[in-house]
Amino acid sequence: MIRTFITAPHRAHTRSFSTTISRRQQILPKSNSPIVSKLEFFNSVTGSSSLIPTYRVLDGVGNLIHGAELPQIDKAFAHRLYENMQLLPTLDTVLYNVQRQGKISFYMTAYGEEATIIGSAAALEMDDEVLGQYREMGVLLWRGFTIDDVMAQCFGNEEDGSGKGRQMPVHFGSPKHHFHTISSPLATQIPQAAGVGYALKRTPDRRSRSIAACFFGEGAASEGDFHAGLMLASTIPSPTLYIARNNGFAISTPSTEQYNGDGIASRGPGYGIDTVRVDGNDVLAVLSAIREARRRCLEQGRAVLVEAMSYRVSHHSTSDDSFAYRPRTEVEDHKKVDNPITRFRLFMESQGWWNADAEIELKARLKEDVMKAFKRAETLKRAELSELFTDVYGGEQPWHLKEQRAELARLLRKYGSDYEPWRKELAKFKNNGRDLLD
Ligand SMILES: Cc1ncc(C[n+]2csc(CCOP(=O)(O)OP(=O)(O)O)c2C)c(N)n1
Ligand SMILES: [Mg+2]
Repeated sequence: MIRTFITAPHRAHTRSFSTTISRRQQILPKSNSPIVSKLEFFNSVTGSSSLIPTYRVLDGVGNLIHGAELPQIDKAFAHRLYENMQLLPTLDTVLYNVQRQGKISFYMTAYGEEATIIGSAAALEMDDEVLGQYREMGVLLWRGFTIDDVMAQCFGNEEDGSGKGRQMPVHFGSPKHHFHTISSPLATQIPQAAGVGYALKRTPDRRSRSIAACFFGEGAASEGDFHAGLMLASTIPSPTLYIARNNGFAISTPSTEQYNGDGIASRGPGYGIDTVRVDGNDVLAVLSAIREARRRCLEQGRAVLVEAMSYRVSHHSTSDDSFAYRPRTEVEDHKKVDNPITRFRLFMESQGWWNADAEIELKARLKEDVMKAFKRAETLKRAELSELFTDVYGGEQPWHLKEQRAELARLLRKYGSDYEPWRKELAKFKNNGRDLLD
């Protein structure tokens, strides 16, 4: 039997030849793989030694590349894209410095990934369920999460709607904006997204209308959860869109050391998932790719994978100094050559949709809005101290939390009003922590 397969001629799968060999010779158990007689190994999904191509619409200076098609956008939509792309670095610069001043505990910027994040956000429907990694604040902003909301979460003040100050900065979550709460352990959102996609498919008024969109970094794709997630989405089909942000680094590990294959895109076909690689510095290419990927998700009720290629201009987070492992000049070069914001601005200028005055006005306005929100957030109190013990468990509070709460109340009664460091700390909470004593 085995010899039959090995000796079967090379073109056994072609229709003309298939008539000449018996049906038994052509068909493998449980597979439609064509039979060949030549022993050939492969290590590429697009043909021997060729790399998966990258879809692009605009060149580095904002011109339409030969043969490319512009996605349908008008001037107002382009302005919205550009404003949101510019808002990200404005917020990032202020919040990065605010962390350096010790006013917030942590921050992560998205420099260099503005087109990937905003282009994706703009291609999704407002109520598609989004499961992010941590660098996708721009999706929330696109959906109307305000600058005050961003500040409230990062400062952990009383206006922090879903987290009530109990999450690290940038671990956003907002049911209203269909944005599932960020969790630090990498890649957990990838299998969860397959479940969310499946739940959407089983919900009559969301079926055929909503998708789950899951963002993750190329580093997170080294976790077992990446494979578990894609496997799940592939075998229990669901409209789940996987968006891999390949920014070249997982903290200090460059992508060249993260995988030996052709990026993340090469893994999609292994799971039978429609896949495309896109230039993540080209907001119009991202917009088109995600729009089409979303359409396929809904049409087929199946997962789709998009790999967006960019460069992490920022340090990984405020806990990182990337110049310890990459040269400053490399970063400066990428900022200039691949700058996604400049590329789109030049395109808008070429359409007569933008000019230097508009640029000055926008930058000044965004900075003023961000500074105003920052100054306001600083003055707000934290949520009630008793919130420390709420929300994690449903139903009756478990005994260990009751015990811990009683212990804290006991200590507050003993030291709260006399011991200076405690008095100062308690003053930062709404009701000065008194709600715990009642
Ligand atoms: C399970 C797990 N392992 C390690 C970490 C530490 N960690 C946090 S972010 C990160 C790098 C992730 O890189 P990537 O997915 O490429 O995302 P990027 O930061 O480049 O956006 C690592 C290793 C973690 N949070 N969780
Ligand atoms: Mg990365």
